[in-house]
Parts: sequence; C-alpha cells; structure tokens
Amino acid sequence: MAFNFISAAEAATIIKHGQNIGLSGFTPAGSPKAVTAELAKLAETEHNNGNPFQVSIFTGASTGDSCDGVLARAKAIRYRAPYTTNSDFRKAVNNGEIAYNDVHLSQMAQELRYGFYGKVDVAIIEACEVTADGKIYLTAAGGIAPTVCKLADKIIVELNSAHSKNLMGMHDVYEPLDPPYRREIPIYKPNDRIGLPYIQVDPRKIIGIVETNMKDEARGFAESDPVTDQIGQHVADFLINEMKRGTIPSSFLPLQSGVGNIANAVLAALGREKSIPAFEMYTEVIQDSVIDLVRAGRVKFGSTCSLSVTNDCLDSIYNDIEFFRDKLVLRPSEISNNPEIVRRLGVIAMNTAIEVDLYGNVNSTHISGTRMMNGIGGSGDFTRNSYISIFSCPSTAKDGKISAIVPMVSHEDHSEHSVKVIITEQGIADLRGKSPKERALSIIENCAHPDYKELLWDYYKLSGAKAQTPHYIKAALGMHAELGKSGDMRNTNWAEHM
Ligand code: 0RQ
Repeated sequence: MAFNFISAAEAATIIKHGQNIGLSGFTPAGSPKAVTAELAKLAETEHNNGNPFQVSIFTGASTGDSCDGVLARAKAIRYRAPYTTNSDFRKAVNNGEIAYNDVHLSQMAQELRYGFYGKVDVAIIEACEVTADGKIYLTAAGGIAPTVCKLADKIIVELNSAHSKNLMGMHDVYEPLDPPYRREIPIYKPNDRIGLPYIQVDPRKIIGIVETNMKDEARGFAESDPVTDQIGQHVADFLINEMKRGTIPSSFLPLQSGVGNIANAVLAALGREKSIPAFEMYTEVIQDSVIDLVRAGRVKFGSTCSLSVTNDCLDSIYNDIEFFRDKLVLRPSEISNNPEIVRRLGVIAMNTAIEVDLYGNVNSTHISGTRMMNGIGGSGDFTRNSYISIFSCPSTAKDGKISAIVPMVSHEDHSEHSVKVIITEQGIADLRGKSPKERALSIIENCAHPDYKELLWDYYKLSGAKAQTPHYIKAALGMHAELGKSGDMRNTNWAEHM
C-alpha cells in the first residue's frame, strides 16, 4: 500500500477538539515532536478565533518540550496521564488548568485496553522505519506505543531520520492478553526476548506519514556533587554488605534505577565498586551512566523501556550498534515495569524520594503535600514488587531549609510496607524486619541531617512513643506548616502545635 506523506501541519488538522491522543515515547526519548508542535499552533489559532480547542493525552511517561511544553503553553491539554517532567506543564497542573492523572506506568497500557479512559482517537508514533504492510519500527522507547496503535482509529507516523534505522531489531514488542485470559509473561532473564521487533498494524489505519529530522529533547544532568556522591557510595556499600552476608546472591540481582542526578551518582558508584560483579539491569530508563558501564563491561545487559540518554550518547550507540545489539533490549512500559517480572527476577529497586517519614512512608511526587513535582513514574511498579526497595535522597533540600526526613509525609506514594531501605548522604536506615518504632529510631539516627535530629526526636517524644505508630496528630505536619510560615523548617516550635 502506498503511504500518504503529509506535512506536520496537515497532520495536526486531523486531530479535533475534544479527542484523545495516544503518543509513543517514554521520557523525551521516542516521543513525537513535529505534529504536537503544530497542534499547539492550531490550538492557539482556534483560541484566537474564540473557539475551544483542547485534547486529552495518553503517553508512556514524560515527553519533550515540543509536546508537553508547547501544548501546555498553548492551553491545548485538557487531561493527561501519566508522568511528566515539563516545568510549564507542571505550572499549568498546579494552577488547576490541566487535569493530570498520575498513574503507575506499568498500568497505563492495560487500563487503556480495559477502556478506563475512553477511546484513543489518534495515535502519533515516532518511527525509524515503516513498511507498506504496516510494520512500525519504533525509535528510542517502547512506552505504550503498541497499545495506542492497536486502539486508535487513526495513526500518524513521524518518520524521524534523526534516529538511525540501526535501531531496527532492538525492540521486543509484546502485549499480554487481558484478564481473564492473561498467562504468565515468559521472561525469566533480563535478556529474554518474547515478542516482535516491530508493531504490526493494519496499514489502512496509517493515515499519514510525516517525515522529520528532529533529535530527542533529552535533558542533561548536573555534575555529581559531594552529597550525591556520598549517597551513591552508601548505596554501593549497602549492596556489597548484603552480598557479603549472603542475602544477595554472589552472582548479583538485576537492578532498576530511577532518573535524575542521584540515580546517576548511584550508578557511577556501583560501576566503580569492583567487589560488585558485572550486573544486569531490568529497568525502565537507561541514562548515559549505564551506557558507559555497558562499554566498561560493568553492565552485562540492560532491559529498558527507553534510551533516555543525551543525543551524543544516542548517536554513539547508533554508530556502535553491533556492540550493543546483544546488550540492550527496548520493551513496552507494561513489560519493562511489569510487577510479575520484577518479582520473579528479584529486581533491586533504587528510586528517589522527595520526603520520607519516621516510619518509612515515602512521598515521591508532591511538594508540601499539594503541588505536583513530576509523578510516581515507575517507582511504584518496582518498589512494591522488588527484592529490596531502596529510596535515596539528600537529607535536606533548598539550602537546608527543608528536611527530607519529616514526622509524617505530606503525601504518600510508597507505604511503610513496601519501603525497605532509606539512604541519605548521612547514612543508611535498613528498615527490613523492624517495627515502626524501631524504624523511627534508625531513620532519625542514620538519615536525618544534624540540624534536624533534635527536632525530630522532640516530635517523637511528643507523640508519646508508645502506640504502634506514634504520632501527635495536631503536630504531625508542623514542620510543613513552619515551612509555609517562615520558609524554614528549622524554625519549627512544637509548643505552637500543641
Ligand atoms: O529542586 O530543581 O529547584 O533544584 O526537587 O531534586 O535532589 O535534584 O533530585 O532530580 O533526582 O529528583 C523525587 C523529584 C527527585 C525525582 C524527584 C527539589 C530539589 C530540586 C529535584 P530544583 P533533586 P532528582 C524513574 C522512576 C519520582 C518518579 C520516579 C522524581 C528538585 O526523582 O520525580 O522515581 N521521582 N520514577 O530541591 C521541596 C522537598 C524536596 C524538594 C527535593 N522535600 N521539598 N523541594 N526537592 N526534595 C523515572 C520514570 O518513571 C520515567
């Protein structure tokens, strides 16, 4: 079948006000860039003419500025799920302009198939190749692309020559059956392949192909600093210790790592520590640090949903694809983050917290309990099902004015039942096998910043320290209240909360 090559502007006109749009990509990797940018212009024109124009967006995870950024600024998004990192989108969410649904990433595709979010009208899929018989070869991420291709009435392909065709063969596209017919997903090792290297669609659904040459809008990372280096070293020390005492097999277990500066520092430390054997990753995002470790022979294999790397790093992979072909696989997010597989493989989950409370509950998403930061991402998929779940963060934020260790989290993403280890630059709190009161002792002593230890002990005493999970409810969010009042949690005076 001959394809209809169209411009991005023409493609945007296919999308109508009120429609639901499904996107490829996972982080800026593999997300569409051209049609979404034109859609934002179209929305602005409609708004200037006094007409409403908003769409709902379903994605794998975050996208780049030419999607979430331009569409948020154009006020063209009514609803979006799941994870995002764009600062303009964040502002619009926290201003109440956008309905944002922060879903576990592994659940997004299946919940679309179950019909929880309504229909998918149009899918926009970035590809490095598409064939006349409807084979779509994805670019740098799996995301929810197979599912939105299946569900959408119409598919627009952004055929992006900035992504090498060398990527063909790197994906393992597999969609599970839905209940009551679902079977086990037959991945028994991180490098097992169970699907196809492309998405097969009915070619008649591909209503237009937009040729582009646009790099992924990958974010760079800050250089590591003494605090993140120290956190990384503590994580490495913890894992080495566990291996020595036999709770982690000497052949090691697959690792998952979140994104961001701390995650990068943790991986760098694990790479340095030669007493940890070369390891595998079963993770959702691979950053530059992992690619360096693959090259150095420290990471033997990486199963991921996306190559969320800088453009130089991505080009270096494309140029050296034969080296990477048997060392990386790209999967849809419902497989890369699948609870069944995470539990089976014994994945060690390493994610970042915004704040942690005395009993091990973790807030990963909301600043001061109300303002969305990014979203839960895949941290819940991995944490709940992991062999050991580790959360790390600096003990303070904003020049020490905020303590990451608080009496009660102002929002809860990961509960005390799933969180096993807390690590800050101050030290390690191993919560496994501990009662809530034993956890409080370990977290205050090992993880809190010295500026906050006494304040936290005073709160603990105030709580009576007797109940199963001691709290003085009127004061439980006293440090957050003080932050709102004076801008510095160190000024907290418990007497004011009695
Ligand atoms: O603010 O940007 O103004 O400097 O939060 O914090 O310390 O640089 O750490 O980049 O790793 O982000 C939890 C947000 C951490 C991220 C979070 C402020 C801090 C700084 C960033 P600035 P850092 P990171 C894989 C798994 C949830 C999803 C997840 C995240 C900014 O890791 O979104 O894990 N995780 N997914 O100053 C006020 C506090 C604060 C605070 C930090 N208590 N109060 N501000 N900050 N703690 C990814 C996917 O799923 C795709």
